[in-house]
Amino acid sequence: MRIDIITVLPELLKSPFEASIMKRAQEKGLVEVFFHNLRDYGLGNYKQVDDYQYGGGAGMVMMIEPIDECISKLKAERDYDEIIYLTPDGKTLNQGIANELSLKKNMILLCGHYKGVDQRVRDLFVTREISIGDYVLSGGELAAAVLADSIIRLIPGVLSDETSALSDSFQDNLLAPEVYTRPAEYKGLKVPDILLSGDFPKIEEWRHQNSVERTKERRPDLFEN
Ligand code: 6GU
Repeated sequence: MRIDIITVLPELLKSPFEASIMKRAQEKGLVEVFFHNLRDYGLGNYKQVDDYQYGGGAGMVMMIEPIDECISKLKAERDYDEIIYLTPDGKTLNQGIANELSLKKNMILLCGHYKGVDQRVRDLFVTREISIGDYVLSGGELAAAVLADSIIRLIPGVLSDETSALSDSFQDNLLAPEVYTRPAEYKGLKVPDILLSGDFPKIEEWRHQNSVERTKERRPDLFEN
């Protein structure tokens, strides 16, 4: 997979990709991530990327020309399966979307700033609009990092234990069960006996039941679909 990220603030975005699982995925050659500073495509001596909005009102809008320049350059080099615009009015990210996107080959992530991008960018180039939740961030960068992480960890071979993504919360619309490690008893608090029993079919059954109970308790909305 190849991910091209277009942003006015690459420095806000780079460090998550230089650590942990996202770093390992790149080292293993399973994903390549490239950052494109939109400022490099800005207009005039000031490298302008945003302007006042037509019709008046507070807040700047990201202009179409620099974005077109950047996207067109990338599209001339390869085909893209998705051009994703990160925006609070997009479709809320969930595990199903992450699963779907983990199967793509090339994608562009476009990070919005200020009041967002000129509508014509969305009409002309964008294949999908994604939000990471019902709250407002200062820009799409952190959302792009969240989206990329959720996708990259699902690419086969990225996680060392191949089954571990399958047992994550949400993978089957259930929250993950409780987990324990040593010691078996800490300050009077015991690990459930069943987990020490070695009876793996029973343990699986207990874990599933625990998932269902936790989901009912914490996220009853997950049962509604
Ligand atoms: Cl994708 N962008 C911004 N600016 N805020 C958000 C978001 C995205 N998702 C949730 N809040």
